[in-house]
Amino acid sequence: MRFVHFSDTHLGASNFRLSERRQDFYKAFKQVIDFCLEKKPDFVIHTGDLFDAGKPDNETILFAIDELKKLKKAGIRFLVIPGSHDVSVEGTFLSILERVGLLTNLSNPRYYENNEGEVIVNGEVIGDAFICGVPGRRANIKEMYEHLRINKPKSKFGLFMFHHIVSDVARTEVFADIPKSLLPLGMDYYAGGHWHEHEELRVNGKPLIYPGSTEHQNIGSMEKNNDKGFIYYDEKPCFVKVKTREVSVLRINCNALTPEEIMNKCLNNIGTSSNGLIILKLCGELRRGLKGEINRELIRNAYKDAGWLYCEVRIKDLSDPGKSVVSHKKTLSEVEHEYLRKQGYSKKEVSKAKAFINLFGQSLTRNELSNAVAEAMKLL
Ligand SMILES: [Mn+2]
Repeated sequence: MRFVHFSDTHLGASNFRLSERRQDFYKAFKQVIDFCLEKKPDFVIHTGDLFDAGKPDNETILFAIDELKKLKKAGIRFLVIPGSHDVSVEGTFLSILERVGLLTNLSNPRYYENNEGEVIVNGEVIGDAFICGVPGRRANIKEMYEHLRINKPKSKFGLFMFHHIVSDVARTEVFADIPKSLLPLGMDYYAGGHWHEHEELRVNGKPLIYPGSTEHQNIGSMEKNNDKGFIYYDEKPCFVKVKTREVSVLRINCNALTPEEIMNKCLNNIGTSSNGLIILKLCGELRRGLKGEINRELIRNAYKDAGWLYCEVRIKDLSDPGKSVVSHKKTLSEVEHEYLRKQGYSKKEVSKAKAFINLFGQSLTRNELSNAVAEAMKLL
């Protein structure tokens, strides 16, 4: 029995608001599909976050349809569970793809039965394999796992698909959704999604594998710069790398320098690239001046001129004279600001967005609302 397991493809996602980065997510997905068309596995599974948004845009939908049609034409079944990103208030877009016959959503209610407090999980049998799963929902996860009973035919090789982080993977309780011990026993392959790094663990001697995302979804992932890819199971699991855009991370020691000297140092390190991404991590304590005086726009543009697709200048490890970096608990407003800036929005756009965010949850009269909106619009 042979199958391909991939996950967290986040189609429709981008970084730094670059259309090239959007294409990168498509390209990674396409590499997995091309591999499947070449190897013709018995089936393909995807453990969630196929799309980046619950309601993907038309371009993304068309891309997904074109690629999934290729699998269908080759007679290769595609089985999925929705991840946290695949769901909107209207449900999951995966049900539309399922309705037109391009995939099987194993979290469709037809696979579950309630039996006196237990949830019986049914699945699909393909050749020697039995495949089932649970969706990557957020609420009452532990409770859900505690009540699962898998209806697996004894002689079959059991695959269990899920989109949660087990305790062992995070090495800290902060990210973990469930203890590993809560996973249903008796399966032969535990297919995990949601964790974006490739990670291989064991449950009762059986593999529990997170293939990780197929592209770097954020700067944190780019900084780690680990291999991206998927699992090809042929008697045993094997990680297959996906070719992603070149990412370079350059740590620049700016200790005892001035903003001008720092800029020069950044510009002296440019090198050349053919459309790679580069992250400059500036660190140290300035001799004089303020880190805010570093013209990051100028550095970004110079790198662009040297052939880099995008240069991100990180100054969070850089401190103003006499103020070595002290970690402090960030305010909600700071977290929002940092998040939106990371998405590539300009300072003005972020101020505008924050003005709107502040309106959430307030009950306003029609007049108050239009005044507040007019105020927020002025910020642009
Ligand atoms: Mn994900």
